[in-house]
Amino acid sequence: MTHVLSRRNILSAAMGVAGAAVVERASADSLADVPERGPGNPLTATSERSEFVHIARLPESTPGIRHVDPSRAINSKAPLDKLVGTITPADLHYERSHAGVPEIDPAKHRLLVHGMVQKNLVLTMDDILAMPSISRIAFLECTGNGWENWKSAPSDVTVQNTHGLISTNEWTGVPLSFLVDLVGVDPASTWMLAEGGDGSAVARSIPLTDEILSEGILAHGQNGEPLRPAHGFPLRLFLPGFEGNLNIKWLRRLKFGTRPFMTRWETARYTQLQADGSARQFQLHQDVNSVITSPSGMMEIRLGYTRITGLAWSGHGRIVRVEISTDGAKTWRDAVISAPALPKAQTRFQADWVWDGAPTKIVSRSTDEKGNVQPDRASFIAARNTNALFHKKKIDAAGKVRNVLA
Ligand SMILES: Nc1nc2c(c(=O)[nH]1)N[C@H]1C(S)=C(S)[C@@H](COP(=O)(O)O)O[C@H]1N2
Ligand SMILES: [Mo]
Repeated sequence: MTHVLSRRNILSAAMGVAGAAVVERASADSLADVPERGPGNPLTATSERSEFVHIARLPESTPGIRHVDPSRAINSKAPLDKLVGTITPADLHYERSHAGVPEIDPAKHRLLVHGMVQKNLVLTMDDILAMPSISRIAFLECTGNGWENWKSAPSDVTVQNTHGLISTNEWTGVPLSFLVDLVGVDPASTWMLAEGGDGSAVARSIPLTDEILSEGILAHGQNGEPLRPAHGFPLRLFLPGFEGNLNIKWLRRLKFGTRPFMTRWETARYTQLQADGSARQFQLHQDVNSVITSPSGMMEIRLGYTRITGLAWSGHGRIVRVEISTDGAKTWRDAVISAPALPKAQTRFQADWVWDGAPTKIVSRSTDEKGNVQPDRASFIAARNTNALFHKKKIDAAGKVRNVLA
Protein backbone atom coordinates (compact mmCIF):
# COMPACT_ATOMS: atom_id res chain seq x y z
CA MET A 1 0.00 0.00 0.00
CA THR A 2 2.72 2.44 0.92
CA HIS A 3 4.45 1.36 -2.30
CA VAL A 4 1.37 2.22 -4.38
CA LEU A 5 0.94 5.53 -2.64
CA SER A 6 4.51 6.62 -3.10
CA ARG A 7 4.37 5.65 -6.75
CA ARG A 8 1.24 7.70 -7.16
CA ASN A 9 2.91 10.66 -5.50
CA ILE A 10 5.79 10.47 -7.91
CA LEU A 11 3.38 10.29 -10.84
CA SER A 12 1.33 13.28 -9.78
CA ALA A 13 4.44 15.37 -9.26
CA ALA A 14 5.62 14.43 -12.74
CA MET A 15 2.17 15.11 -14.23
CA GLY A 16 2.42 18.71 -13.10
CA VAL A 17 0.79 21.30 -15.26
CA ALA A 18 0.01 18.89 -18.14
CA GLY A 19 -1.87 16.47 -15.88
CA ALA A 20 -3.83 19.23 -14.20
CA ALA A 21 -4.90 20.65 -17.56
CA VAL A 22 -6.14 17.24 -18.78
CA VAL A 23 -7.97 16.43 -15.55
CA GLU A 24 -9.83 19.72 -15.71
CA ARG A 25 -10.83 19.24 -19.37
CA ALA A 26 -11.75 15.54 -19.05
CA SER A 27 -13.66 15.31 -15.76
CA ALA A 28 -16.68 12.97 -16.36
CA ASP A 29 -17.69 9.42 -15.36
CA SER A 30 -19.40 7.55 -18.24
CA LEU A 31 -18.75 6.17 -21.76
CA ALA A 32 -22.38 6.75 -22.82
CA ASP A 33 -21.39 8.82 -25.88
CA VAL A 34 -18.98 6.22 -27.29
CA PRO A 35 -20.22 4.10 -30.28
CA GLU A 36 -21.16 0.44 -29.52
CA ARG A 37 -18.65 -2.35 -29.90
CA GLY A 38 -19.13 -4.82 -32.78
CA PRO A 39 -17.42 -7.32 -35.09
CA GLY A 40 -14.27 -6.03 -36.81
CA ASN A 41 -12.99 -6.10 -40.38
CA PRO A 42 -11.18 -9.18 -41.75
CA LEU A 43 -7.48 -9.40 -41.05
CA THR A 44 -5.07 -8.47 -43.86
CA ALA A 45 -1.60 -9.51 -45.07
CA THR A 46 -0.15 -6.05 -44.45
CA SER A 47 -1.57 -3.34 -42.19
CA GLU A 48 -2.90 -0.06 -43.47
CA ARG A 49 -3.12 3.13 -41.46
CA SER A 50 -6.41 3.99 -39.84
CA GLU A 51 -8.82 5.74 -42.20
CA PHE A 52 -8.81 8.55 -39.65
CA VAL A 53 -5.07 9.15 -39.98
CA HIS A 54 -4.09 11.38 -42.88
CA ILE A 55 -0.37 11.28 -43.21
CA ALA A 56 1.76 11.44 -46.34
CA ARG A 57 4.95 12.84 -47.78
CA LEU A 58 4.87 16.22 -49.50
CA PRO A 59 6.20 15.92 -53.06
CA GLU A 60 7.73 19.04 -54.63
CA SER A 61 9.30 19.68 -58.01
CA THR A 62 11.50 22.62 -57.00
CA PRO A 63 11.64 24.86 -53.93
CA GLY A 64 8.27 26.54 -53.61
CA ILE A 65 6.47 24.27 -56.12
CA ARG A 66 4.67 21.93 -53.76
CA HIS A 67 2.01 19.26 -53.84
CA VAL A 68 2.99 18.21 -57.36
CA ASP A 69 2.13 14.81 -58.75
CA PRO A 70 4.72 12.50 -57.15
CA SER A 71 5.86 11.39 -60.62
CA ARG A 72 7.09 14.96 -61.25
CA ALA A 73 8.75 15.40 -57.85
CA ILE A 74 12.49 15.74 -57.22
CA ASN A 75 12.02 15.18 -53.54
CA SER A 76 9.32 14.49 -51.06
CA LYS A 77 9.31 15.57 -47.46
CA ALA A 78 8.53 13.71 -44.25
CA PRO A 79 5.48 14.87 -42.24
CA LEU A 80 7.37 16.00 -39.13
CA ASP A 81 4.26 17.67 -37.72
CA LYS A 82 2.37 14.36 -37.66
CA LEU A 83 5.12 12.03 -36.45
CA VAL A 84 5.60 11.04 -32.83
CA GLY A 85 8.69 9.59 -31.18
CA THR A 86 11.85 9.56 -33.25
CA ILE A 87 11.60 6.81 -35.90
CA THR A 88 10.23 7.63 -39.35
CA PRO A 89 8.08 4.87 -40.87
CA ALA A 90 9.89 3.63 -44.00
CA ASP A 91 7.09 4.74 -46.34
CA LEU A 92 7.24 8.27 -44.91
CA HIS A 93 11.05 8.61 -44.90
CA TYR A 94 11.90 11.71 -46.94
CA GLU A 95 13.09 11.00 -50.44
CA ARG A 96 15.54 12.73 -52.76
CA SER A 97 16.24 11.04 -56.06
CA HIS A 98 17.97 12.84 -58.93
CA ALA A 99 16.81 10.54 -61.73
CA GLY A 100 13.81 8.68 -60.42
CA VAL A 101 13.73 5.33 -58.65
CA PRO A 102 15.37 2.49 -60.59
CA GLU A 103 13.79 -0.94 -60.37
CA ILE A 104 16.67 -3.21 -59.51
CA ASP A 105 16.45 -6.99 -59.47
CA PRO A 106 18.63 -7.99 -56.51
CA ALA A 107 19.60 -11.21 -58.31
CA LYS A 108 21.25 -9.07 -61.02
CA HIS A 109 22.72 -6.39 -58.81
CA ARG A 110 26.52 -6.30 -58.32
CA LEU A 111 28.93 -4.28 -56.20
CA LEU A 112 32.37 -3.71 -57.75
CA VAL A 113 35.13 -2.98 -55.23
CA HIS A 114 38.43 -1.89 -56.81
CA GLY A 115 41.26 0.66 -56.88
CA MET A 116 43.88 0.48 -54.10
CA VAL A 117 42.86 -2.98 -52.91
CA GLN A 118 44.71 -6.29 -52.77
CA LYS A 119 41.99 -7.98 -54.75
CA ASN A 120 39.23 -6.54 -56.94
CA LEU A 121 35.85 -8.07 -56.16
CA VAL A 122 32.43 -8.13 -57.78
CA LEU A 123 29.95 -9.04 -55.04
CA THR A 124 26.40 -10.35 -55.46
CA MET A 125 23.65 -9.52 -53.00
CA ASP A 126 23.85 -13.10 -51.75
CA ASP A 127 27.53 -12.49 -50.94
CA ILE A 128 26.62 -9.31 -49.08
CA LEU A 129 23.69 -10.81 -47.17
CA ALA A 130 26.00 -13.61 -45.99
CA MET A 131 28.34 -11.10 -44.33
CA PRO A 132 27.99 -10.07 -40.67
CA SER A 133 25.63 -7.14 -40.19
CA ILE A 134 24.98 -4.44 -37.61
CA SER A 135 21.98 -2.20 -37.01
CA ARG A 136 22.04 1.44 -36.07
CA ILE A 137 19.39 4.08 -35.54
CA ALA A 138 20.52 7.31 -37.19
CA PHE A 139 19.17 10.30 -39.06
CA LEU A 140 19.62 11.06 -42.73
CA GLU A 141 19.33 14.70 -43.81
CA CYS A 142 19.58 16.38 -47.18
CA THR A 143 21.80 19.47 -47.14
CA GLY A 144 18.89 21.17 -48.85
CA ASN A 145 16.80 20.82 -45.70
CA GLY A 146 15.55 24.31 -44.89
CA TRP A 147 16.17 25.90 -48.27
CA GLU A 148 12.64 27.11 -48.22
CA ASN A 149 13.08 28.92 -44.96
CA TRP A 150 16.29 30.54 -45.81
CA LYS A 151 16.28 34.03 -47.24
CA SER A 152 12.63 34.58 -46.54
CA ALA A 153 10.10 32.72 -44.48
CA PRO A 154 6.78 32.12 -46.17
CA SER A 155 4.29 32.31 -43.32
CA ASP A 156 1.84 29.83 -44.82
CA VAL A 157 4.01 26.71 -44.76
CA THR A 158 4.13 23.77 -42.38
CA VAL A 159 7.15 22.29 -40.63
CA GLN A 160 6.91 19.40 -43.10
CA ASN A 161 7.70 21.92 -45.80
CA THR A 162 10.45 23.81 -44.00
CA HIS A 163 12.21 20.82 -42.36
CA GLY A 164 10.90 17.62 -43.94
CA LEU A 165 14.16 16.59 -45.63
CA ILE A 166 15.28 14.65 -42.55
CA SER A 167 14.23 11.25 -41.22
CA THR A 168 15.47 8.67 -38.73
CA ASN A 169 15.47 4.92 -39.39
CA GLU A 170 17.15 1.84 -38.08
CA TRP A 171 19.66 0.90 -40.81
CA THR A 172 21.00 -2.64 -41.08
CA GLY A 173 23.96 -3.79 -43.12
CA VAL A 174 27.59 -4.78 -43.37
CA PRO A 175 30.10 -2.58 -41.53
CA LEU A 176 32.24 -0.71 -44.06
CA SER A 177 35.26 -1.78 -42.00
CA PHE A 178 34.43 -5.45 -42.71
CA LEU A 179 34.57 -4.87 -46.46
CA VAL A 180 37.72 -2.76 -46.18
CA ASP A 181 39.45 -5.67 -44.40
CA LEU A 182 37.99 -8.24 -46.78
CA VAL A 183 39.38 -6.63 -49.95
CA GLY A 184 42.59 -5.53 -48.22
CA VAL A 185 42.36 -1.80 -48.83
CA ASP A 186 45.87 -0.30 -49.00
CA PRO A 187 46.44 1.63 -45.74
CA ALA A 188 47.76 4.50 -47.91
CA SER A 189 44.28 4.93 -49.44
CA THR A 190 42.60 8.04 -48.04
CA TRP A 191 39.54 8.47 -50.27
CA MET A 192 36.80 6.23 -51.58
CA LEU A 193 34.53 6.84 -54.56
CA ALA A 194 30.96 5.59 -54.14
CA GLU A 195 28.76 5.31 -57.24
CA GLY A 196 25.05 4.63 -57.61
CA GLY A 197 23.22 2.52 -60.16
CA ASP A 198 20.55 5.09 -61.12
CA GLY A 199 20.39 7.25 -64.25
CA SER A 200 21.77 10.32 -62.46
CA ALA A 201 25.12 8.57 -61.94
CA VAL A 202 25.53 10.24 -58.56
CA ALA A 203 29.06 9.52 -57.38
CA ARG A 204 30.81 11.01 -54.38
CA SER A 205 34.30 10.98 -52.89
CA ILE A 206 34.33 9.99 -49.27
CA PRO A 207 37.33 10.67 -47.03
CA LEU A 208 38.43 7.53 -45.17
CA THR A 209 38.49 9.13 -41.73
CA ASP A 210 38.47 6.95 -38.60
CA GLU A 211 34.89 8.05 -38.03
CA ILE A 212 33.72 6.97 -41.49
CA LEU A 213 35.70 3.74 -41.41
CA SER A 214 34.28 2.77 -38.04
CA GLU A 215 30.67 3.92 -38.55
CA GLY A 216 29.96 3.48 -42.28
CA ILE A 217 27.46 0.77 -43.25
CA LEU A 218 26.66 -0.96 -46.55
CA ALA A 219 22.97 -0.98 -45.72
CA HIS A 220 20.47 -3.49 -47.08
CA GLY A 221 17.84 -3.10 -44.37
CA GLN A 222 15.66 -0.28 -43.11
CA ASN A 223 13.38 -0.46 -40.05
CA GLY A 224 13.53 -4.23 -39.97
CA GLU A 225 12.82 -4.97 -43.65
CA PRO A 226 14.80 -4.84 -46.90
CA LEU A 227 15.44 -1.28 -48.12
CA ARG A 228 12.52 0.28 -49.99
CA PRO A 229 13.32 0.99 -53.68
CA ALA A 230 13.09 4.76 -53.05
CA HIS A 231 15.87 4.47 -50.48
CA GLY A 232 18.33 2.41 -52.51
CA PHE A 233 17.13 -1.21 -52.76
CA PRO A 234 18.99 -3.49 -52.71
CA LEU A 235 22.06 -1.67 -51.30
CA ARG A 236 23.06 1.82 -50.20
CA LEU A 237 25.93 3.43 -48.39
CA PHE A 238 24.95 4.81 -44.99
CA LEU A 239 27.27 7.26 -43.22
CA PRO A 240 25.72 8.36 -39.89
CA GLY A 241 25.92 12.14 -39.40
CA PHE A 242 27.13 12.98 -42.90
CA GLU A 243 25.33 14.96 -45.60
CA GLY A 244 22.52 13.08 -47.33
CA ASN A 245 24.12 13.18 -50.76
CA LEU A 246 27.06 10.99 -49.64
CA ASN A 247 24.69 8.17 -48.71
CA ILE A 248 24.75 6.69 -52.20
CA LYS A 249 21.66 4.67 -53.09
CA TRP A 250 21.57 1.66 -55.42
CA LEU A 251 25.29 1.32 -54.62
CA ARG A 252 27.21 -0.49 -57.37
CA ARG A 253 30.85 0.63 -57.13
CA LEU A 254 33.44 1.53 -54.49
CA LYS A 255 36.86 2.64 -55.67
CA PHE A 256 39.75 3.33 -53.29
CA GLY A 257 42.35 6.02 -54.01
CA THR A 258 44.47 8.77 -52.49
CA ARG A 259 42.63 11.88 -53.68
CA PRO A 260 39.04 13.06 -53.99
CA PHE A 261 37.74 12.03 -57.40
CA MET A 262 36.26 15.49 -58.07
CA THR A 263 32.96 14.40 -59.53
CA ARG A 264 30.51 17.08 -60.62
CA TRP A 265 28.56 16.35 -57.45
CA GLU A 266 31.38 17.82 -55.35
CA THR A 267 32.50 20.61 -57.68
CA ALA A 268 29.45 22.05 -59.43
CA ARG A 269 27.08 20.85 -56.69
CA TYR A 270 27.11 20.41 -52.92
CA THR A 271 29.69 23.10 -52.30
CA GLN A 272 28.99 26.18 -50.23
CA LEU A 273 29.52 29.62 -51.76
CA GLN A 274 31.00 31.82 -49.04
CA ALA A 275 30.77 35.56 -48.51
CA ASP A 276 34.26 36.15 -50.04
CA GLY A 277 33.28 34.34 -53.26
CA SER A 278 35.30 31.18 -52.60
CA ALA A 279 33.52 27.85 -52.26
CA ARG A 280 33.74 25.46 -49.36
CA GLN A 281 34.09 21.84 -50.46
CA PHE A 282 33.63 18.65 -48.53
CA GLN A 283 31.70 20.27 -45.73
CA LEU A 284 30.40 16.87 -44.87
CA HIS A 285 28.99 16.73 -41.33
CA GLN A 286 25.41 17.76 -40.70
CA ASP A 287 25.55 20.34 -37.92
CA VAL A 288 23.56 20.59 -34.70
CA ASN A 289 19.98 21.67 -35.32
CA SER A 290 16.48 21.52 -33.90
CA VAL A 291 12.94 22.35 -34.84
CA ILE A 292 9.69 22.71 -32.96
CA THR A 293 7.17 20.37 -34.59
CA SER A 294 4.21 21.37 -32.42
CA PRO A 295 2.92 24.01 -32.28
CA SER A 296 4.17 24.60 -35.82
CA GLY A 297 3.21 26.41 -39.02
CA MET A 298 -0.51 26.41 -39.87
CA MET A 299 -1.57 24.79 -36.58
CA GLU A 300 -3.94 26.50 -34.17
CA ILE A 301 -3.50 26.36 -30.41
CA ARG A 302 -5.90 26.85 -27.55
CA LEU A 303 -5.57 29.35 -24.78
CA GLY A 304 -3.95 27.89 -21.67
CA TYR A 305 -1.96 24.68 -21.52
CA THR A 306 -0.01 23.62 -24.62
CA ARG A 307 2.69 21.00 -24.95
CA ILE A 308 5.66 22.13 -27.02
CA THR A 309 7.49 19.29 -28.74
CA GLY A 310 10.09 18.96 -31.44
CA LEU A 311 13.15 17.18 -32.75
CA ALA A 312 16.85 17.93 -32.34
CA TRP A 313 19.81 16.27 -34.05
CA SER A 314 23.52 16.60 -34.68
CA GLY A 315 25.89 14.89 -37.09
CA HIS A 316 28.58 15.22 -34.40
CA GLY A 317 26.94 13.00 -31.76
CA ARG A 318 24.28 12.94 -29.08
CA ILE A 319 21.94 15.82 -28.21
CA VAL A 320 22.53 16.77 -24.57
CA ARG A 321 20.44 19.91 -24.18
CA VAL A 322 17.52 21.66 -25.81
CA GLU A 323 16.40 25.09 -24.68
CA ILE A 324 13.05 26.68 -25.44
CA SER A 325 12.05 30.31 -25.54
CA THR A 326 8.41 31.33 -25.64
CA ASP A 327 9.20 35.05 -25.75
CA GLY A 328 11.15 35.39 -29.00
CA ALA A 329 14.60 34.36 -27.64
CA LYS A 330 14.64 36.82 -24.71
CA THR A 331 14.51 34.17 -21.97
CA TRP A 332 15.25 30.45 -22.22
CA ARG A 333 14.52 27.31 -20.20
CA ASP A 334 15.47 23.67 -20.65
CA ALA A 335 13.13 21.30 -22.44
CA VAL A 336 12.92 17.66 -21.32
CA ILE A 337 14.81 15.30 -23.65
CA SER A 338 12.87 12.05 -24.15
CA ALA A 339 14.80 8.79 -24.08
CA PRO A 340 16.38 7.37 -26.11
CA ALA A 341 18.71 10.23 -27.07
CA LEU A 342 20.94 8.34 -29.49
CA PRO A 343 24.05 9.76 -31.16
CA LYS A 344 23.36 11.08 -34.68
CA ALA A 345 19.65 10.30 -34.39
CA GLN A 346 16.69 12.63 -34.17
CA THR A 347 15.95 13.25 -30.51
CA ARG A 348 12.54 14.21 -29.17
CA PHE A 349 12.17 17.12 -26.74
CA GLN A 350 9.14 18.45 -24.87
CA ALA A 351 8.18 21.35 -22.66
CA ASP A 352 5.05 22.57 -20.88
CA TRP A 353 3.72 25.96 -21.81
CA VAL A 354 0.72 27.94 -20.70
CA TRP A 355 -0.16 30.38 -23.45
CA ASP A 356 -1.63 33.59 -22.10
CA GLY A 357 -3.20 34.66 -25.40
CA ALA A 358 -0.62 37.33 -26.28
CA PRO A 359 1.07 37.17 -29.70
CA THR A 360 4.58 35.75 -29.32
CA LYS A 361 7.37 33.76 -30.97
CA ILE A 362 8.63 30.37 -29.82
CA VAL A 363 12.16 29.19 -30.53
CA SER A 364 14.29 26.12 -29.81
CA ARG A 365 18.08 25.83 -29.49
CA SER A 366 19.98 22.55 -29.21
CA THR A 367 23.44 21.56 -27.96
CA ASP A 368 25.31 18.34 -28.76
CA GLU A 369 27.78 16.32 -26.71
CA LYS A 370 30.73 17.99 -28.44
CA GLY A 371 29.52 21.36 -27.14
CA ASN A 372 28.23 22.58 -30.52
CA VAL A 373 25.32 24.98 -29.98
CA GLN A 374 22.77 25.65 -32.69
CA PRO A 375 23.55 29.22 -33.76
CA ASP A 376 20.97 31.93 -34.28
CA ARG A 377 20.38 33.04 -37.82
CA ALA A 378 22.41 36.28 -37.77
CA SER A 379 25.60 34.69 -36.43
CA PHE A 380 25.23 31.76 -38.79
CA ILE A 381 25.04 34.03 -41.83
CA ALA A 382 28.06 35.99 -40.60
CA ALA A 383 30.07 32.79 -40.30
CA ARG A 384 28.87 30.75 -43.26
CA ASN A 385 26.99 32.99 -45.68
CA THR A 386 23.70 31.52 -46.80
CA ASN A 387 22.81 27.97 -45.94
CA ALA A 388 20.79 26.14 -43.29
CA LEU A 389 17.85 27.35 -41.44
CA PHE A 390 16.56 28.87 -38.37
CA HIS A 391 13.28 28.64 -37.07
CA LYS A 392 10.83 30.49 -35.05
CA LYS A 393 7.10 30.15 -34.83
CA LYS A 394 4.97 33.22 -34.49
CA ILE A 395 1.68 32.87 -32.69
CA ASP A 396 -0.94 35.57 -33.18
CA ALA A 397 -3.69 36.52 -30.76
CA ALA A 398 -6.14 34.03 -32.33
CA GLY A 399 -3.77 31.12 -31.67
CA LYS A 400 -2.71 30.77 -35.30
CA VAL A 401 0.83 29.50 -35.62
CA ARG A 402 2.97 30.81 -38.45
CA ASN A 403 6.48 30.21 -39.68
CA VAL A 404 8.94 33.15 -39.29
CA LEU A 405 12.67 33.74 -39.42
CA ALA A 406 14.69 34.14 -36.21
N1 LIG B 1 22.40 6.95 -56.43
C1 LIG B 1 21.88 8.00 -55.80
N2 LIG B 1 22.18 8.19 -54.50
C2 LIG B 1 21.68 9.25 -53.83
C3 LIG B 1 20.84 10.18 -54.48
C4 LIG B 1 20.51 9.94 -55.84
O1 LIG B 1 19.75 10.69 -56.48
N3 LIG B 1 21.05 8.84 -56.48
N4 LIG B 1 20.38 11.28 -53.78
C5 LIG B 1 21.21 11.68 -52.65
C6 LIG B 1 20.64 12.73 -51.85
S1 LIG B 1 20.84 14.32 -52.42
C7 LIG B 1 20.11 12.49 -50.62
S2 LIG B 1 19.62 13.76 -49.63
C8 LIG B 1 19.90 11.11 -50.12
C9 LIG B 1 18.42 10.86 -49.94
O2 LIG B 1 18.16 9.57 -49.48
P1 LIG B 1 16.66 9.08 -49.33
O3 LIG B 1 15.96 9.29 -50.63
O4 LIG B 1 16.73 7.65 -48.91
O5 LIG B 1 16.04 9.92 -48.25
O6 LIG B 1 20.40 10.12 -51.01
C10 LIG B 1 21.55 10.50 -51.74
N5 LIG B 1 22.00 9.39 -52.52
MO1 LIG C 1 20.29 15.74 -50.72
